[in-house]
Amino acid sequence: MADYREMWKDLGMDLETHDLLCEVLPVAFTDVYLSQKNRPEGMGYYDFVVSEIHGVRPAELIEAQKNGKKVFGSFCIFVPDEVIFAADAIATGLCGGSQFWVPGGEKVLPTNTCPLIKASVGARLDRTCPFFRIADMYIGETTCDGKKKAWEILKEDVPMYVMDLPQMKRRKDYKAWAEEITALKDKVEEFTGNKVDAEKLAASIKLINDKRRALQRLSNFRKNKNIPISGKDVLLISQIAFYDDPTRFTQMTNALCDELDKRVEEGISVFPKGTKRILLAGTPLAIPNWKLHNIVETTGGAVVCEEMCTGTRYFENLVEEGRDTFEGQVEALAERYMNINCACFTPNEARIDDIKRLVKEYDIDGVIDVNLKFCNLYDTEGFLVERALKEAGIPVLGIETDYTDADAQQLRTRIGAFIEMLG
Ligand code: BJ8
Repeated sequence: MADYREMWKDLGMDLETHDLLCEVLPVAFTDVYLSQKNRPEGMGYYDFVVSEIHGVRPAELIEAQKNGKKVFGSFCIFVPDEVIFAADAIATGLCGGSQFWVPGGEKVLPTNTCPLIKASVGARLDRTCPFFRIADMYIGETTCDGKKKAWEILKEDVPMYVMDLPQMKRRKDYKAWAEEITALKDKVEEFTGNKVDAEKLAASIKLINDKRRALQRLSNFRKNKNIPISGKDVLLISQIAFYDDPTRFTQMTNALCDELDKRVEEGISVFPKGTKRILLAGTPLAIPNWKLHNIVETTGGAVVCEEMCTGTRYFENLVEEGRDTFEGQVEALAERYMNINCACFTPNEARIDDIKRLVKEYDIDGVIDVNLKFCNLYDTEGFLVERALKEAGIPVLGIETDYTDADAQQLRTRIGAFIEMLG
């Protein structure tokens, strides 16, 4: 990574502790990613983004701030980036995916909080991530209890706005979410001093739809018998989607897809024939959490689909384009977002239907139902998901894990046995 120490110092970061993170990340990335054979050339862009993860994009965000733009950080795919970009501001994802930040979160949160929340709070309070320092305002949501309470702690350190996500999917809940989107628009307008109108919102709906379309295109390649890109690589791209510039990200992902088109024509696969096709379902895998993909793909499996927020839940549905009034656009946004099937809803049977559909679409041999330790929502829903899959004759393995490597060997054994059992 180039020298960004001055920038990090200006952000008030703890440079000494941050140096430790800068030492471990390249080693992990080399082990997990650069050791792969026959990667598409287009992955060079994403490798570069990771190699400069705390440098290039943060520098761009700071430059944008100098030019008067505001940066909003969020932690959930329910927060509609479209509204933020429509106010000529920038949205960036902030979910922490490294054990490095967990002890910092545990200083203020109960130990039995999920690692995603602990890492996110730790990254802010320990001052070891530039993105958490740069964001002018955080936007939280009322998805799970852990997050709801964490916002109350974070708001003592950073301006915080919370969206109230309904927990059911009745007509009145869609309406309530539309009202929340309008309230977010008001907040963003007030904070940025910029007005959001139907023209601007239409442009940003297209901007984010284009990004989701590129991810859909990428995902479709994994339906092929010959899989032209590894699950690990696609996971990395999904993780980068949350904080890269959306226009550039879409261009680079489409360029990669052009290369994958050729690979498919030539019958190139990055996995040997007969490799078992695995779908991961469950809690999201925030960057740099590559643990499960790495285990699956070094144990005789190929991850070809993620029913996760770092996966299909993020890109599957688009916002209807072509509505010409602000009210109509908000309705379209609410419609699209409320169709995400997160375990924070009750009931959430549509998620089980999604998984069964994806099993067919991606020709899946087995499902691994993943729960981040201490996530009660996905843990409890796991019972229903796994029972339904078994009843449908779909092999399924339920696992619970965190960000440490303490269970890596045990997971390797269990996942290895599961893949072997798939025949
Ligand atoms: S839409 S999955 S990003 S809430 S894993 S923090 S739920 S205790 S991340 Fe999530 Fe939005 Fe749902 Fe997706 Fe809480 Fe569970 Fe932790 Fe979670």
